Parts: sequence; C-alpha cells; structure tokens
Amino acid sequence: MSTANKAYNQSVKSIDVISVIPQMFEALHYGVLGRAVKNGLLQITCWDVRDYSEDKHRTVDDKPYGGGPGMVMMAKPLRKAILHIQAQRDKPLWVVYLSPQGTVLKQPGVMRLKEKLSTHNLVLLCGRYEGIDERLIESLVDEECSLGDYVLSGGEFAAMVVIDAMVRLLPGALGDNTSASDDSFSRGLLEYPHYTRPENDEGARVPEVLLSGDHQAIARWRSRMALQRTLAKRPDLLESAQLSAEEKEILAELKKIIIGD
Ligand code: 9D3
Repeated sequence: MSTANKAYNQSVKSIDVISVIPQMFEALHYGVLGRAVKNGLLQITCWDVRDYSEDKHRTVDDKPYGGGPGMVMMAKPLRKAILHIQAQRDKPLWVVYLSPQGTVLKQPGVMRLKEKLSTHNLVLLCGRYEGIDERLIESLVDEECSLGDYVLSGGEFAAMVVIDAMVRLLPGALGDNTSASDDSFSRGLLEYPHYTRPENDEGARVPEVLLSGDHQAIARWRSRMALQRTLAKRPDLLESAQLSAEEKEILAELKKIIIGD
C-alpha cells in the first residue's frame, strides 16, 4: 500500500471505465489526476468493450429493432465486461451510465459519487452510437448521469469530467495547502477575480486593496466581489448558496445598488 493510502487509512479506491475508445482516457495521465493516480490515491482501469465481443470482427453494435437511423450497443459485450470487472473487485460495483437521459450532475452529485468510492468500485459506462440496449440499463446500471443539455458524440468526455471533478475532492489530491472545500464554488458562489505580477499590465492596475497587506480588508473585498459576480452572472446560484450573516448583509447592499435605490 502506498504512503498516501496509509496516511489516510483507506482501502484502494477504484474506478473502472468501459468504452469502445479506451485510448481517449490517456488524458487522465496528466495534471492533478495523473499525480493522484501516481500517488496511489486511486486506481483507474479502462476496459475496451471490443475485447468482450463474440465475433472475429469484434462487433459491439447492431441495427435498432423497429428501424431508424444509427446503431445500438449490444447488451452482451457490455454485460461480459461488467461481470469481468466485478470478478476482480472486492467491493460491490456501482455502475454509472453517462447518457443524455441521465440526471444532470451538479457539485453535490459529484460529492455523493466520490463518497460511493469508499464502499463501492465505481464503473463508468460510456455509450457511443445511438446508445445502449435498454435491457442492459435495466439490469446492470445503478444510475444515469448527464453533463447537461448539449449533444456529445459519446460518453467518454463525460466520464473524464466526472472523474476529474471527483478526484480533486479526494484528500491529498490537490496537495497540502489547497482545499477543495475552500472553493467558493463549493459554497455555491462564483470566485473572486485573481491577479498576479506585474502590478501594472499595459496600464491596467491590480486593485489597490490587494497590495495593502490588510488581510481583513482583502478578505472582505474578495467576499464582496464573489457575491457581486454571482449576482451579476449567475443569480440562480444565490437561491441555494450557503451564506454567512456578513455575506447576507453585503448581498442585500449589492442588490440595492443594482436596483438603484
Ligand atoms: C444524434 C443522436 N441523438 C439523437 C438526437 C441522440 C444522442 C445519442 C447519443 C445524443 C447524444 C449521444 C451521446 N451522448 C452521450 O453519450 C452523453 C452526453 C451528452 O450527449 N450530453 C450531455 N451529457 C452526456 S453524458 C453522455
């Protein structure tokens, strides 16, 4: 067991991905994700559905019953892949099918899936073509997740989005001095604006308060900016945001300014 797992006293968290294009998941070797895997925080295994096909052409799709355009992924190769994964895992599987019919995933949903990793081995099932045979969904899929209302060409990028969002919530994934729970987004707000050197970029100066060294004033300014941006760009988020008494006061003030009394 790696140092990372000893430190947090957890069993190995495991994500299995089933896809017809497992090569796409090479992207997971980079950045925060690549490091989390290297440090042993979790194990990601990609499985090629075609390895579970039953003919020499490695066929995994067929024409839809009832006619119509496109092809449908057959239940059998997917079922064989899922059962093969279960045979190698000690925890029960939690099978998530990435699909446009799924519940749209939000940050609380990401947190729930991350917590599932303690008791289950997560399987992310990626569809291609028109989708997968409904009987496979009914028998082996635990939940269906969508990213939102736009059309992708398959579930692979969706699966990578879900993995990225979950992994950065694992203790140790972001390093020691950052915490995912510090993100203003995790409290339901947009972030305050960020600045780095130089102080003067082609005439545009860094806001004076950030150079003041007054940490309380800086915190107040950032909190105000986060609220102001959220009110301007994503007022829908404010309905469910968790705000402190002070933030509620600032927000009431900002609303007066916008309305103009
Ligand atoms: C052209 C096919 N479409 C008919 C209007 C249906 C359709 C089938 C399969 C649309 C998209 C897909 C593939 N999409 C996904 O696998 C997918 C997805 C998405 O398209 N949008 C948002 N979230 C997701 S998660 C998986």
